[in-house]
Amino acid sequence: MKQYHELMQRVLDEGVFKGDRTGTGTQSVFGHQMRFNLQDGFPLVTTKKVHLKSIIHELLWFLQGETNILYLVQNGVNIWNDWPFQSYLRQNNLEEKYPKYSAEWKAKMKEFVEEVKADDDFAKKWGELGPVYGSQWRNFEGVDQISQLIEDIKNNPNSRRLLVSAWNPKDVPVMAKSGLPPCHTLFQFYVAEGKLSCQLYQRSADIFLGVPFNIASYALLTMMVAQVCDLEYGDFVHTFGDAHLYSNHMEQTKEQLSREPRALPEMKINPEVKSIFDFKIEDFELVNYDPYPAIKAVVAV
Ligand code: DHF
Ligand code: TMP
Repeated sequence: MKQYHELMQRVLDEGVFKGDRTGTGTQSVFGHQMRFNLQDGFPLVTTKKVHLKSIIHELLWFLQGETNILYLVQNGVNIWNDWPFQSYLRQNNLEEKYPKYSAEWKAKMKEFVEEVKADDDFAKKWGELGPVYGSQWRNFEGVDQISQLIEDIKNNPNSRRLLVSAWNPKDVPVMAKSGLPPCHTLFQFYVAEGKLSCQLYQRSADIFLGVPFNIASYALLTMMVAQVCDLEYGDFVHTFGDAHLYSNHMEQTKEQLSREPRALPEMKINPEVKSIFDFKIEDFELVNYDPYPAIKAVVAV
């Protein structure tokens, strides 16, 4: 994962200070590209431990067209909780009582998540992120983009129109309220010499927290699509708009850069699965992953 370290180093060396929506402050560059040959191993960052189970569940959740955190929290995945929780506080005038990231805030969030798990009506009311990825992938103004994509790759692999867009201008204002307008905005597939490649355009990238998830998620999606379309693995190309390090992630980034990347693990996928919608968590096995210890950081909400 030399490519990921190069990105972090580039932002430290060349990035300019930029304020942001969350009030945290960032160091940022505009425009960057990384490329991973998926035959060289599974691109999961090795210089800190990355929680792969969260990544797989999140991807399966997108593919099912789901947008409620209920499925995620039922499966022990907590990466999307901060946004509905913050909306809940805001709409109940509780923001002052529970200052962001305080001990009371953390305790209240635990309570919130338990309530989502225990009470269906509560989950429906407060666990919903709005028309985010799952909704756009499977039902973009009535279009199931993923089913269409698989059909197009199978029937017309030379096509230069193998795209999925999560960016729906009409829904952006709605998404801004509950969840987030999509960061991984648009992706395109490419078939040549029997191999499937994918390129993602990510408009905004939290390099320390989000990017290791985004690389692994799209690498895995590419491998799953390749399997169901009977193709070999090609490249995952990751293109960025605003790539930034938050000012409260700098120490963690330097710690991580002091670590030497290790050999990539390998991802084994159950070869029996033939439909993109049939994958289950048990169908994935990661072998030879030998990461350095995790590095904690708070997510900017
Ligand atoms: N907002 C911001 N500011 N940065 C993000 O990366 C981000 N990502 C979102 C939604 N909004 C965001 C969705 N993806 C974590 C990782 C990915 C993610 C959201 C959160 C995260 O907190 N990772 C921690 C804990 C991992 C875990 O609990 O499994 C990490 O150390 O990687
Ligand atoms: P923004 O909507 O103001 O750009 O804020 C979104 C933040 O979340 C930004 O720091 C990028 C980050 N992010 C990722 O890096 N990857 C993701 O998958 C998601 C959902 C968000």
